[in-house]
Order: sequence, then structure tokens, then C-alpha cells
Amino acid sequence: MQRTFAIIKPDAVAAGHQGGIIAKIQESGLRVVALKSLRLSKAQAEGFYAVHSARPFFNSLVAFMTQGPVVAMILEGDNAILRWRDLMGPTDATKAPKNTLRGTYGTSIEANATHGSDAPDTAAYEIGFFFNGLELAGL
Ligand code: FUP
Repeated sequence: MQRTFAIIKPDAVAAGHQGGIIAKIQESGLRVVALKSLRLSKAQAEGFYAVHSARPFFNSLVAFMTQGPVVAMILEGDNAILRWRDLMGPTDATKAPKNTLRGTYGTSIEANATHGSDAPDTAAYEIGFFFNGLELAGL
């Protein structure tokens, strides 16, 4: 059993694709064990993507991630991290297979509809970044 952290990004929320994305998650057998909608501040988006702060796309990425509300989720299941990455598809939505979420709902390498943790340590960190102890208690 494993948990991962997922975001439905502002592009997909603005386009009304939350339901379609959550349906795909549930059809895959992954469980949505926590979910909330929020809008990131600039400082919060900079903190979440701090690992990319020296990259040329950083400022644009922060602007994109703060342009509207996101849906943050904790997903649970066997091998959840890799299964969610497979459902999302590769980073660049223009190259993602059409049967992946990014291939279906994303439009560019930046506006790629979804986020997913890439390893157990980043999943734990990202879950704690978005969900507090009270929200996690009893899950
Ligand atoms: P991923 O793990 O697939 O989300 O991809 P990365 O951690 O490499 O990148 C994080 C986010 O930065 C991507 F979702 C989109 C953005 N990004 C760009 O905007 N341009 C790039 O060239 C690479 C990533």
C-alpha cells in the first residue's frame, strides 16, 4: 500500500475537467483518500516548485500555477506513485499519448493538467505541504 500526491492544475480546473480526471483515477482502482480545492499564493507555488527555482521556466510555471484554483488530492493503492505517473503520462502534453490524462487534457509542457509525486520521499513531502495534521488524522 502506498500514497501519492496529485494536483489537478489550474488549466484543467478552469476547463471543468475535474470530474473526468477523478473518474479516471477511480476507474484505475486508485482511491482518493483526501481532496480539497484551493488557490496557491505566489510564495506557496514558489515553495512547492523550489527544486526548479534555477530553471528558465520557473517564473512562468509559478504564474501558471497561481492563475486559478487547483484540486489537491492524496491517492492510495498498491504502487500508487508509479500508477498515477502512468495515468498522467509524460510531462510534455503535446507528446503525451492520447490515452493519458496529460495527452487528453493538457495543452503544453507547462499547461499539462496534472501533477504527481515522483518518489516516496517527494510524495511524503508534498502531502505534508498541502494537508495538515488535522486533515490527515484518521485517513
Ligand atoms: P513532472 O514530474 O512530469 O511534473 O515534471 P517536472 O518535475 O520535470 O516539471 C515540473 C513542472 O514544470 C511540469 F509539470 C511543467 C513545468 N515544466 C515546464 O514548464 N517546462 C519545462 O521545460 C519542464 C517542466
